[in-house]
Amino acid sequence: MEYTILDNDKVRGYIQDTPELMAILGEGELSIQEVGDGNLNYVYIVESSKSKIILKQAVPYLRIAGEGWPLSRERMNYEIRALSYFREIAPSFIPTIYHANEEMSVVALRFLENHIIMRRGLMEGIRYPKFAEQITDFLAASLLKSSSLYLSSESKRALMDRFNTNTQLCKISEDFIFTFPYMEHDSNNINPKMVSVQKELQNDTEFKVQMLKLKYLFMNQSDALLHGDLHTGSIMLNKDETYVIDPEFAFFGPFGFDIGALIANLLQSYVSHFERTRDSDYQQWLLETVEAIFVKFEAKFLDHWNRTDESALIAHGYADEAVLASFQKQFMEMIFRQSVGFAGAKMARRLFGIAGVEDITGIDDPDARARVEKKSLAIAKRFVKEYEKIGNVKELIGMIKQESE
Ligand code: SR1
Ligand code: MG
Repeated sequence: MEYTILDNDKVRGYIQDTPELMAILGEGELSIQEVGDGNLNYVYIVESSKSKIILKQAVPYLRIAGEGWPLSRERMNYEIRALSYFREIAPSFIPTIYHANEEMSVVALRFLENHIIMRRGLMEGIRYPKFAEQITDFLAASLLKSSSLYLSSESKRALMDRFNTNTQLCKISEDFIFTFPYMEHDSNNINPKMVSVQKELQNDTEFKVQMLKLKYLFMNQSDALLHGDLHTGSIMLNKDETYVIDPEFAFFGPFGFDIGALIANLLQSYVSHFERTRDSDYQQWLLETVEAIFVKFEAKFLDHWNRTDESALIAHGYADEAVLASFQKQFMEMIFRQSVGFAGAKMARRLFGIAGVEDITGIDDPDARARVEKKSLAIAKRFVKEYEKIGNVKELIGMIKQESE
């Protein structure tokens, strides 16, 4: 099938020509609505009297920037691969894939009827009591089981081969997370009240050196298959269930990158509530969630690791208890610290770069928004500058409170 960009009418025709989707939706009228609010793709809800599905298409440009910014639609191939892989490893966290078509850059997924995008829930001040437990189940399993701590050398390299060429989306992250927001760049989008703050940051040598270290890790430390863009817009949930969506940025990168993205987004919500709701109990819940994610992730990651008899890294018979315990302690510290560094980078980029987060950009009063942005930046700067020496999660929570209250 030759690639064409879909619209509502063409989605109808596409579905009529796709037996596995017709089997789900049945004959009869279809209602079709484009609902994509992300930066890259088009997302349709297709509903019949029998069922409802999500149909997502990548177009050959960056949606947020328009047709003048070409972007390979091959990104959908990586999304399909990542969804399929994550569903094998952690099936309860990935929606059912009904149909995938690389030629058309289309994937069709289960419509999550009773779930909302996490960012929206957090903006409304909703608590998700099972979230920390569930997301750490996903993170620990997907990170450990795609790494050299679990796979054989051959399998790890074979898996890497399937994602190594997600070049354009890795480059987007390199540019828009680690580079453009801290220099003069046309793509930047800065609250006028924050222009002088961004100029100051451009001259903060320590911050910029640390950002280069994080960018280097991002580009070169191929620990595990990452989601690659695990912000709260890539999570759909309710009080009982959590789903991870949109892994088109999937690549082999540092263990701490997805964790850092998630922590950054929870903290962006935390700072936004100084103006949004001023609900300090809710903010406390967000901080407890951050703490729980670190604690639970470490326990679950180690548990998977300890149940692995042999891996590319540790040959059977090589490590006695003392060797393993000492190595694991250092290793988990490394993951924690790098997660903190990446969380700082992800918080800072949203303040000045092309794509903000609605938790903050949705605050209409530019002064109130700037107050939130300054708190976010204060936390981000500490994270970026001190990530290599931060001791533990209690220290981290103390740092967040010190910089924000
Ligand atoms: C230029 S695209 C900006 C951002 O949107 C995606 O969600 C990623 O976070 C990317 O960095
Ligand atoms: Mg996305």
